[in-house]
This record gives sequence, C-alpha cells and structure tokens, in this order.
Amino acid sequence: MSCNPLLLNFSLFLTRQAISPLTNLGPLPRITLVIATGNPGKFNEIAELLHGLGVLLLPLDRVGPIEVPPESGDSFQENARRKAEAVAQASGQLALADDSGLEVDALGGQPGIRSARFGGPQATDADRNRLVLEMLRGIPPERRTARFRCVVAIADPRGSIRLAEGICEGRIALAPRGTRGFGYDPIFEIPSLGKTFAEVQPEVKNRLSHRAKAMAAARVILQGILEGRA
Ligand code: ITT
Repeated sequence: MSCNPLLLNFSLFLTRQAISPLTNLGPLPRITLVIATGNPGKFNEIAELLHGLGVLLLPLDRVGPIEVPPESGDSFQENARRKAEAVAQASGQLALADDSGLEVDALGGQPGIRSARFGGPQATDADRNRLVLEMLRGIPPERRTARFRCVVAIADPRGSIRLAEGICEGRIALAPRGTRGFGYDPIFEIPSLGKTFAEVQPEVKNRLSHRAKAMAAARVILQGILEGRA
C-alpha cells in the first residue's frame, strides 16, 4: 500500500504540533542536537541554558561509541569546531560542542586551552585548583584577575559550522570555597558578589557565566535552524 506523501507530511506536522491525546504530552521537538561533551557538569548547564527551545538533546553516550578527537588545536575555537564536526559526522545529527577554560593573567593566560589537562592526566579538579592556588601564592587579590572563556560550536552533518563565544571576568580566590558547580568553580570569584561560582545557586552561575553568554548566542543560531533560516 502506498502512502500519499502530502498526507504523510501533514500528519507528521500534526504529530509535532499537537498535544498527544494518548499521553497528554506536548509537541515533539523539531530538531535533535547531540551535546558533544563527556563532562557532566557542562552537559547539565548546557541543558538548562537550552531549556524551552524545543530541541531534543542527546548526550554523547546515547548516540553510540563516538571517538571525539583529542584537544590538540591551539585555540578554543579550533578545539570546539573539531569536537562538534567529529560528532556531527559520526552521528549524522546536528552537534554542539563546548571548549572552555580558565585564563589567569598572573600566569600568562594559563591554564587556558590546557584547563582540562592542567597538572597531568591523573589530576582531579581539586588537584588542579590546588596547583593554580600554589602558583599564585603571595599574589595579592588585585593581581589575581582571571576569566573563564567558552567557545561553542554547532556543526551540521553536511559540513556547516557556526561558532559563539562568551567570557566571564573574575579573580582567583585565596582558597577554594563552595561545593556547587564543577572544575575551577571553587576558586573562581565574581568580584561584584564576593562569592565563588561554587558558592552561588546554579541559576546565578547560569545568568553570569561564560557558558551562559556563549549559549545565549548559540540559542539564536539554533532558533534560526528551527525556523529554517540557517
Ligand atoms: P569535553 O571536552 O568532553 O566537553 P572537558 O572537561 O575536557 O569536556 P574542555 O576540554 O573544554 O572540557 O575543558 C574545560 C575545562 O575547563 C574543564 O574540564 C574545567 O576544568 C574547566 N571549566 C570550563 N568551564 C568551567 C566552568 O563553568 N566552571 C569550572 N570549570 C570550568
């Protein structure tokens, strides 16, 4: 039995728009986006920052084993682009990758693009925080300026790539404080709040952070894709 493609398209359109009478669930998301990160802290923040956009988010481990290339580029842009492209190619889906890190002025911008590997492959977040504090020993608060930088890449399996960037200025605390967040959050202080990112509620970090700024621009890009403009 053949099916009229116009009817099929129309019923798909209805399925996507309507509330399901069977389950009472709302409209189906119109696009699927693979979040190309192995870092659960990042995934949770990205999911929160894309809330309400109507996009189905797939964690990397739900699209099968995909080899993400090593971060061997010499910029956040390059690394984000490589991760997103590799995942879009391997999954056949739109993919979003985030490459981010901490730049400490008194350390000449370190750890920078090596943020995830700072202190060696076995180092934990706590080890990396201790290392940064150790390297800044004796440096007064006014010279402990730093920023988080985040570059988000959105790759289409057909090869198009879009980038967005966000920066959050702050300074390195004298000791770790707080238990929320991940990575360098316990030592990254927002001067206007007098608190580290690990001391504030997730909503506050998601309003001020480098990732929040990059994802605000990424939302506009995704909105364009949803509306067929990009
Ligand atoms: P993926 O590459 O799988 O996404 P990753 O942790 O290796 O995960 P990056 O290479 O981008 O990610 O490294 C970024 C590192 O910078 C991350 O491991 C943290 O240590 C730190 N970082 C980035 N954003 C942060 C944030 O919002 N709060 C605290 N630390 C952050």
